[in-house]
Amino acid sequence: MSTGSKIVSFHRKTKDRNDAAKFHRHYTFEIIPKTSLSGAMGRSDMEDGSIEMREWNDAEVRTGEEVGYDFDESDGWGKEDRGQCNCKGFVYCLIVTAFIGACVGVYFAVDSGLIALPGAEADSVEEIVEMKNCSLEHHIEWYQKPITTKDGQQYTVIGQIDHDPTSFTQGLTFANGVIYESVGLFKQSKVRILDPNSKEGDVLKSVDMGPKLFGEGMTVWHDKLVQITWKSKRGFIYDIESLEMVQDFKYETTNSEGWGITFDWCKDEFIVTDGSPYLHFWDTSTLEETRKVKAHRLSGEPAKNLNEIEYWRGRVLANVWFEDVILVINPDTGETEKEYDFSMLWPADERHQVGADVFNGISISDDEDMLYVTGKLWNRIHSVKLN
Ligand SMILES: [Ca+2]
Repeated sequence: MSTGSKIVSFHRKTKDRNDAAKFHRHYTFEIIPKTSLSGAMGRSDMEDGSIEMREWNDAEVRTGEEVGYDFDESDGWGKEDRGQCNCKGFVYCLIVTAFIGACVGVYFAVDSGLIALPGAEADSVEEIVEMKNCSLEHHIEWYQKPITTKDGQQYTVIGQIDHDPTSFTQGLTFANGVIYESVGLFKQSKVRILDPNSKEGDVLKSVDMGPKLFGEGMTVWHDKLVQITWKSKRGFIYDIESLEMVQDFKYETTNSEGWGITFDWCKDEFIVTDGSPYLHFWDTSTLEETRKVKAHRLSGEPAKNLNEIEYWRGRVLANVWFEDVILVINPDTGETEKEYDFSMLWPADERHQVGADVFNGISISDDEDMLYVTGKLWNRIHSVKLN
């Protein structure tokens, strides 16, 4: 990749779920700035399903194929518009140039989620997370870096906010600038919305689940939240803003329990843990299992007690019950690729003195490299970056 260049990858899903050919479209291209003013670029989706590229201010754009990706040349790249200007006067041309350049820049910023327009939240959230999760080649160095618990602390603590120490965290996830938390224990289970930008971790909304349900994992799913419970085999879908329950469903797992759930935006499926070594994959339409993969630790042993999880960089990040670790699991093979040691984040002997329990809770954030992590009954949520 050229110096200063940037790989950008879009995985776009059309609104038309009945058109399988259009439903999953993956575009990758490279922006190569030539001057300090270059780089403004936009794209527009055409009615026929192709995309049209525009480049501006002397930025060179190479196709995905040229930078080593499989890419169908007929899939829109042949429609590059180099913005030829037929203006007669230089000033007129300059004004038109500036206007179009600004429009293209704004379009690109909106489309990439850098700025949001009223009424476009659902799409922008979806595309922001898609960009984070589907730009796999962008993280090739990370994939290739071996990390084991013997390497000690292989993360950087970025910050910390307060967290209710009576909150038995079972699920942690993020979208729309807020953290969504599923809290467990009978008579104490609830779904909460937290503000990660307030030092106190302000609770913006909280809904009790009643005395008989034990909340477990929860994930963002477009404009909904999908939550599972411990032993009741019941799941719930909530409106992401009001937390109003809009659907309940039954499910089955290897252990007939629910522990963790996350959403793979790239493959459009849920991934579920139940304390066994299995990752269960659910169809998002039927909420039924389509397959399951047995996960193994770096040691080769089955990865027992897989707990809270989060889909990130094409991998499943997993807490393990009663261990201060985060596993990085390849969901296709079930193989653990890295094991991060988090025993020094809040050492067990210190946190036990104030009644805090196990390390549990992993979430993405609005920084594609930063994660939120916490634990059951912890009085803090940390933001961290993994090496
Ligand atoms: Ca999570």
